[in-house]
Amino acid sequence: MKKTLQLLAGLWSVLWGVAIAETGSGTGVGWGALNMPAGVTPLSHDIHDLHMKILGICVVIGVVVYGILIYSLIHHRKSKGVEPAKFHENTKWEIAWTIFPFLILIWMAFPATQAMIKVYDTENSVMTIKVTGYQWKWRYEYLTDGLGKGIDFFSSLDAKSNEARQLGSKIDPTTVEHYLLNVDNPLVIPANKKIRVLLTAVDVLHAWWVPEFGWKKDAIPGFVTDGWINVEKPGIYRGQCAELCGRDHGFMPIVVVVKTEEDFKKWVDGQKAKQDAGKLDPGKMLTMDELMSKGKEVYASNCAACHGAEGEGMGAFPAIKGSKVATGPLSDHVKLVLNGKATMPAFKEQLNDVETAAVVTYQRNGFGNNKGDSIQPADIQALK
Ligand SMILES: [Cu+2]
Repeated sequence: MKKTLQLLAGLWSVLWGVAIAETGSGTGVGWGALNMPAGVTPLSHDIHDLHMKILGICVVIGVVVYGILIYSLIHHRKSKGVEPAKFHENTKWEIAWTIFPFLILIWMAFPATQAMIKVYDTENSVMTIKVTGYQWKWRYEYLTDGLGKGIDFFSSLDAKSNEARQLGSKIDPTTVEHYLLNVDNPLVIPANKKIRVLLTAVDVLHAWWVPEFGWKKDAIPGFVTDGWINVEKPGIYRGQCAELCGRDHGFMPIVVVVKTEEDFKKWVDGQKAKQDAGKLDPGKMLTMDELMSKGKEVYASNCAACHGAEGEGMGAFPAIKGSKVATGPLSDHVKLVLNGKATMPAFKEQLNDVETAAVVTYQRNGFGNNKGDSIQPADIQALK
């Protein structure tokens, strides 16, 4: 008896929690934590309202149906001496219980369809960003004149989370802030602007998902799909890839930083300056120092996750330090980086000629490999 009561109390608190859940933030401990987040975009509010409405209808139906059921069980039980009625077919009732649920469905279909139409309505957006899924990072390209056109960068798991996630790591993941939910370069957008997001992928299916924005969508190789966001208030919003996309699927989070229009403009200027400063002329002969320092950067954000920060290798991923490839023929090394092999992705789409030349040179001369040779961007072009 006591156990049954406890179970009922538990069920009651869950139901009650969902029903009275605050429409505010879905975070923290409290009844609100049981509900969906209300989100920070007009779409997410619509979806949340729809969810609350449908939930309300379901609760009313549940209470009525189970109420009648429980009432009947108690008041018409055999031990009370009730004789079962022996009727068959009742046309009136059958018509009623077909039409009534049908009407309820229609009633729910209206707001649901309205919300769906809104989800797909990317018209009148003022800004477009192309999001490309890679194994295992995101690429963001800004396509709109005056709003960051030309900005193009990759966003990968932050170094701290990446270090803590390794087997045998000395860092305790629970001490890492936003563990597995932080990136090196977040997507930055202005608040209160309708932004169209184009989604695609280069290798396998990925899905771009930030719960507070109310939707998630697959990023499909060879296809471009779209969605839109219009975030009301500046802040930092986090999400993840939501399509099982291979070994490191859990390690390609999404971070979106929403800034005021003014701050966004400042960020655009800074980002462009940073991008230009990092640009080396692919037509020029680069010095060994230029190649090595650029290569170190490229290695850290593209290779270190699998081959180790010091080129020491990791599990199935071979070491770069003293490896046959990094100390063997130069052209074989470049081809491996360009075309990939087994679980190693092809980098020819991800890295430009300068970056490829730099990272190959770095791998051949860093980590004590000291091979002494180097390659120029123009030679990479020829090997492609
Ligand atoms: Cu993915």
